[in-house]
Amino acid sequence: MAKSMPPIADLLDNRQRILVTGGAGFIGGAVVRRLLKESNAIVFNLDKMGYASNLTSIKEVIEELGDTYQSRHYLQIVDLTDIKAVQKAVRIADPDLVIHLAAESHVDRSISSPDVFIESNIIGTYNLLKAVRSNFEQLSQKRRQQFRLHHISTDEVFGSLENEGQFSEITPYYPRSPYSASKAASDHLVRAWHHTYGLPVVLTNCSNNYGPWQFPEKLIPVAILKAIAGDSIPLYGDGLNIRDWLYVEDHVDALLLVACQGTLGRSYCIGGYSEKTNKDIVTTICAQLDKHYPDSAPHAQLIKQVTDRPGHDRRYAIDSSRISSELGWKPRHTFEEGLARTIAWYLLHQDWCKTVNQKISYSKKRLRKQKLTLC
Ligand code: NAD
Ligand code: TDX
Repeated sequence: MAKSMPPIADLLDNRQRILVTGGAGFIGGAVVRRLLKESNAIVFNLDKMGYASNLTSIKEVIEELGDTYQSRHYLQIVDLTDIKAVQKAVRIADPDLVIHLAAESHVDRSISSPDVFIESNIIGTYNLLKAVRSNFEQLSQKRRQQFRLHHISTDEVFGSLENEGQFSEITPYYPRSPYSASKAASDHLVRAWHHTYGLPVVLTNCSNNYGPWQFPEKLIPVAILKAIAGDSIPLYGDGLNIRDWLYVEDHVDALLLVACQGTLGRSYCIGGYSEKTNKDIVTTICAQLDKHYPDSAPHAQLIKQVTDRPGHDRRYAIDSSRISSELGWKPRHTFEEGLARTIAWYLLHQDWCKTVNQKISYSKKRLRKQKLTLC
């Protein structure tokens, strides 16, 4: 039976110094905002400030809360591949809790440029584990007892499903893209540091997130922004690949529950109870935009099938029963509510999207080569 979400300050208990890696990204930003708004913890936000990073949302929260709260957010501009910088940042943060979200996260980029995924996601996690272990071993007994490192991973490590079945914590790993292989490798390193060195860790594997402030290269923001602009909305392959969608704030609930109350050494699968084909997603977005902009309706005429993503996983689906029964988590938003909020947010933040889009520098060659065909 799902319980309601406990207050975050209660969940954290005596953990006052929180190191969030990737806190300038989409999900990390949502975690940092919740920690600032709903607890008194000091947040060390370690991020390399790459193309997907943006601090606008955090600055807005700091302004909303008043100047004094600024002293609870410390940005550490550090690349996890730089071991010396990581060691220094961890020493300064001296954390009671580490929430590790930093990673290169876009599958299409991992296909065209895998190097940075291997470096950031595998070597970066390795460096973080080394630095955190060394700091952990110097903590007082009291602080060691409450210390945890929470590693955030993805359902993609499990591979691809056909029509039946769901991923769970006992599904064998079978990653099939450079991104998912690099995340799988990092999961293995985290477990190894737990079993070999006794580092207190918890892990989560989550399905597709969506919501405000997501970098506009992932399906939902791409579809919204292309439709508003009257541009073609690219739908890979037959559009029948299935993802299980979760509103980002519901993921943050799950992450904070697992970080503070999950059983050490365990992993938890997190899903949205919301399996949809990509075609459903883009047609639903278009139908919503028809209501906002009736003059440009039907937006669905913009949907174009394009060449498929190489090695495109067919279906992801998650069995969330462990996190639900052990920790009482369930999503608070239906897909319809979450999508409506997300569309409304992107309609209001088109300038932000334009600004961050200018940062995109990766080769779009593969996408440009795709021949557009009518859906
Ligand atoms: P994102 O790309 O929006 O943000 C990732 C952040 O990590 C960025 O700010 C980036 O600069 C930072 N980063 C990357 N490499 C780094 C490095 N070497 N050193 C320091 N910082 C670095 O990604 P997101 O969607 O917020 O995903 C966050 C985490 O959640 C990732 O680990 C991802 O694998 C995982 N995840 C994401 C989803 C999803 O749907 N977005 C689903 C499941 C799991
Ligand atoms: O333009 C597009 N057209 C399209 O059809 C884009 C960007 C995507 N797609 C398809 C590919 C996928 O089947 O939509 C689906 C979702 O694609 P993405 O938004 O790129 O997400 P995905 O590849 O499923 O991975 C996401 O979920 C798991 C995150 O990017 C990962 O970080 C997370 O681990």
